[in-house]
Amino acid sequence: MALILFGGFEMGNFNGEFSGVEVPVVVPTVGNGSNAIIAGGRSGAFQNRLNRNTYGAFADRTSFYFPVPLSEFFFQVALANNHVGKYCSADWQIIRWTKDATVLGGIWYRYAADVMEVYTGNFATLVGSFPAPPGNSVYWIFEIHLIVGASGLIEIRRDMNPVFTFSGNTKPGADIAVNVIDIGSANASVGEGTYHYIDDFVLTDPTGPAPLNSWPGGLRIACLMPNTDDGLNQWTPTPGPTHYTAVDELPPSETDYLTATSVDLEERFGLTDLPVTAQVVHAVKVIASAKKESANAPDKIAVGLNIGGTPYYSGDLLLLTTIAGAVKQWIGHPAGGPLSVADVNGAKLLLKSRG
Ligand SMILES: [Ca+2]
Ligand SMILES: [Ca+2]
Repeated sequence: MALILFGGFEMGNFNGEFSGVEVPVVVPTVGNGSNAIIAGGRSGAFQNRLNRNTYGAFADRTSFYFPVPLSEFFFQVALANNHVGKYCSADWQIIRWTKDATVLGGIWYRYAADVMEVYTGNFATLVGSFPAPPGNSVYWIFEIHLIVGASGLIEIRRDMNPVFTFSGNTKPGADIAVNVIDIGSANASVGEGTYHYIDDFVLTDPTGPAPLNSWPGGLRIACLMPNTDDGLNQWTPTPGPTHYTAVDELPPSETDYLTATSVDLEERFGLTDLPVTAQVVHAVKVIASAKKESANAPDKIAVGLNIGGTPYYSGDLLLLTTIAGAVKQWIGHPAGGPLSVADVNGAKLLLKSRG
């Protein structure tokens, strides 16, 4: 699978990027409603902000669900805590990896020593520690390479530098794979009002071609939005006459929208460019916030990109009767080989009604 999933909260809500019928990952709101997507972040326009109002480890959390359990994987997430000075203001369980509800390991911040302790089991067996990152809302890149097994491996990098290695038993029970990583809130007292910020998550496994079969390495997620009608605009805009302005807001809004009344109607839009700091592109994901009105065609959608004058469409994607993300991910160029910054900056967004 190589690159399995990535996201940067760039839809501005917990839908879209995470909510489609065929989208394998969800990042649900967990806890007491203090888990929100807000402006700002390490990259893009939005980040996840996790506040702790409920006392107890992982009572408030953001959960990254894998599409399939993995016995070996690499996971990246950017984290920041706005506590002044140390990373947070008390001992706190920050990260854990689980198979369903069974905790296979985790990281416990220890305030007095200002270290991150690494455990196997449900914080049962201490296997080592590494220096804690700073607080003060400074983003750091947490990466973990995990192999679950009696002869397993836990490798951790901070900002792409190795900071921790444990070779040994990472299989505390019967489970031989992980399918959830939880990021917990990281505050000291109930209702303290400090925050954990989360952005730019990437999950890979060791299959497939380099570089996406290894450490994500600090990848950033950018969101490009429709900014022109591109001469192939066959759906019906509400209101009209411009089409792209109905689908260019974040979070997506149904106040304005496009409707297709028969199959194989196409829309083509120009897109905003990547940030000028983008040097390489590893993958693209096309997301349409869409729904069907009934079982009558068109009740499916294809999404795609036109690159260099050639259209590349997904297969037919299933829709719900409520708005959800119709998502197609390509690793590299849809035709094979690398995808360049110029390819993406010249790409057009495609939609096609299907049935
Ligand atoms: Ca972001
Ligand atoms: Ca809209």
